[in-house]
Amino acid sequence: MKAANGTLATGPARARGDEDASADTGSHLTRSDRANLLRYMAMMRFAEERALVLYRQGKVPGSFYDGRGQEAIPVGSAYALGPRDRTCILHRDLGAHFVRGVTPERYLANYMGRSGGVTGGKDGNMHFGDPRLGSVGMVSMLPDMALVATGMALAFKLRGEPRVALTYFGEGATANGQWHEAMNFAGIHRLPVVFILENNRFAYSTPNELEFAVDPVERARTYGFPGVAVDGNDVEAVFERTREAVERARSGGGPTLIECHTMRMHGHGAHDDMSYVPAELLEEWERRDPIERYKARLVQDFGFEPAEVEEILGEVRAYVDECAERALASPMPPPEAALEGVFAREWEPLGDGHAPWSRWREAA
Ligand SMILES: Cc1ncc(C[n+]2csc(CCOP(=O)(O)OP(=O)(O)O)c2C)c(N)n1
Ligand SMILES: [Mg+2]
Repeated sequence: MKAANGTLATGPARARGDEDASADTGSHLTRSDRANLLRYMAMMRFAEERALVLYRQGKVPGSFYDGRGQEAIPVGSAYALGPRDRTCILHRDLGAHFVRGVTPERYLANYMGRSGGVTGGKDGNMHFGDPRLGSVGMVSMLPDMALVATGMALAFKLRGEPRVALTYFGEGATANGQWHEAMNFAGIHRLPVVFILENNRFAYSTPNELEFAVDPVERARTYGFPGVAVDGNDVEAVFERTREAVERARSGGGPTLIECHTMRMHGHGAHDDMSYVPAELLEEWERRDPIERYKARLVQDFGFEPAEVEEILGEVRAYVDECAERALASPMPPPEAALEGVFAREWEPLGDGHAPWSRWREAA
């Protein structure tokens, strides 16, 4: 399952050797891409489940946040990126980190403050990015990463580079002024940026009906670029909309706002009992679970055997367990490390992220 370079080994689905994307006409995904989409979603689910247990065991200091039920969004969108594209990944988007090459071991070590964590133990939870994998660590102020992504896109445009910046934010964050500034600037300059809006129905305890009078996707038009809505629990739909937006951005067509409809299936953080969420709403969205839906679809529509799907999930679970054991066995950082890397001594360019989509493997 694991690979030496930290990439997700493509495992048995690939070994079975059907690489023919044209088998289902019009699709941009091969059979092993589809297996990968399931793998990365399951990796996010299992890694977050494991992290929550570690939090309850007192091994995770501070707080704990996850993106349960939203896995299709970070996975489907990040899967559409090329290696030289850049990301600003937020607090519900662990799957995007995994697609780009962060391992569950480094994620779990991060939450436990270990030296092998992505920030080397400097941040206890999800405020991280791996610059070597082309992702800029998130700042907590929402939605400021929309401005960072817009700035990166401006740099790509000024340098004439065919590259795209992609960022995430929740629907609650669209109420802040910085969101307007990012959209407006990106629209004026037709910047190569993709904005992924995750509408999970709540911003902490505030429901959609108290967040906006007009759905934020409608606003894109007024900034001069398209806004598209998509079922955020359908990983292939998210991939397709993002793929189109990335192509558009890369070819000079400017930004796109993609609103992914989903539901936050856990509290805002582990401290939140979400008593304000009606039980029926959770039941309704449980039936739309992105992983269960995709498992069924792989069997019904794409010729996977049920046993093959279970085998993939079993491999991912074993891999995450192995990563957890290694993270637990890893050391805390020495105290003096707290002073290292706080300020940049020299400018270091961002590295490239992993791009597991078969299109990029073929191009390589
Ligand atoms: C400017 C700012 N105000 C408040 C917060 C505290 N805060 C962190 S997450 C959050 C809820 C954000 O809701 P939404 O944008 O819908 O994202 P979700 O957590 O639902 O994914 C809040 C209020 C913040 N990080 N930044
Ligand atoms: Mg929200």
